Amino acid sequence: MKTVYSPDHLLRNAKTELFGGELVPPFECPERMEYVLNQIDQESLGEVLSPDDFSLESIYRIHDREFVDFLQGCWSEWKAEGYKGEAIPTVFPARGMQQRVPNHIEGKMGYYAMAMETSISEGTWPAAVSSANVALTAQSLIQNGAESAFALCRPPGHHAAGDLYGGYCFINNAAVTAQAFLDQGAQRVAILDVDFHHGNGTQAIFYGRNDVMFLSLHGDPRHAFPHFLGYQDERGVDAGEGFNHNYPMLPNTNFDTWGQALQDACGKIAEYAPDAVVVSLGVDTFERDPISFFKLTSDDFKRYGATIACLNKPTLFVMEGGYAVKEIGVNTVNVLTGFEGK
Ligand code: OKP
Ligand code: ZN
Repeated sequence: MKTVYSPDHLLRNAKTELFGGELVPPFECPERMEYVLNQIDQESLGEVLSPDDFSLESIYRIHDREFVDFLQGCWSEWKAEGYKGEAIPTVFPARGMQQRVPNHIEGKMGYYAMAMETSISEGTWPAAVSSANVALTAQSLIQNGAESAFALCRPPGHHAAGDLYGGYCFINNAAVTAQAFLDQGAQRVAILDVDFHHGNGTQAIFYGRNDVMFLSLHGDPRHAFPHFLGYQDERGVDAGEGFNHNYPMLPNTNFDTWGQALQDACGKIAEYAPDAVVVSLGVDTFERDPISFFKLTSDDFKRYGATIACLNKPTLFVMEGGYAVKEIGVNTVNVLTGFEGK
């Protein structure tokens, strides 16, 4: 399987994450990519290609122009205020308040944020664009006949909605590629989100549509981030009704339970008969992930890669989370080699 990767992810080098009332070094750190690349090399997964440049038009298919403008200008507007730290929102359009975009950067941050842990700093926007280009290049490999491809994206994307950033995400890479498949002739695309966290952004983007089925296995939102989406009874609306499937699971869920949820999800995908499958591949389901609570072992990743292969569909793997940095390479590549039957 070919991988697409760009060193431009290094531009995303925020120094702070708001965690437990402290500003700590971000869990979503640049070193994550080194461990994945090393393991790709170690296991001879296949060639590693650089991304092509795509225009922002593919991003505008999913994200509002005003939101994209905000991300693009955020850091310079924040700096222009003379603030000393990285850009973090402090005020939100909460219940009962106006949902209008303010002019001041402080207000814009709160309007477009779905969470506060994700500091914005210099380089965040070009890194996010590069991550989307990595995803779109991998998508084009499949569009041109490859059976599978791996988009080694950083920053991740699945928490980003049409006009929301947060949860370490800015552009929803999986959603952008699903839309690219449709725009290039696919009738139906399934997005299978196996990251520990619910893919709230992806769900929101496709919630009213039946040309993209979204299925997510994740920590129960009563106990896990993003807390405000990902319940089982969220099944889609209007044309999208019945095309959204959530599998929230409790703390300490192991592969017996998780694997059953995956089997169920794969049954629904098979029935849907998509032209392509996009896998939001987070490996924060790992037993020693520092911010998650599932109990998958490194071997389990290999086993579930094989399950996904049984769908026998063109499959695009898009990197999302995984914060046990030293093990992220083994766990990620185990899914991909498991998929390839190695
Ligand atoms: C991004 B992705 C835990 C706080 C969690 C944000 C997590 C973002 C995960 N106490 N903060 O889905 O891996
Ligand atoms: Zn995650």
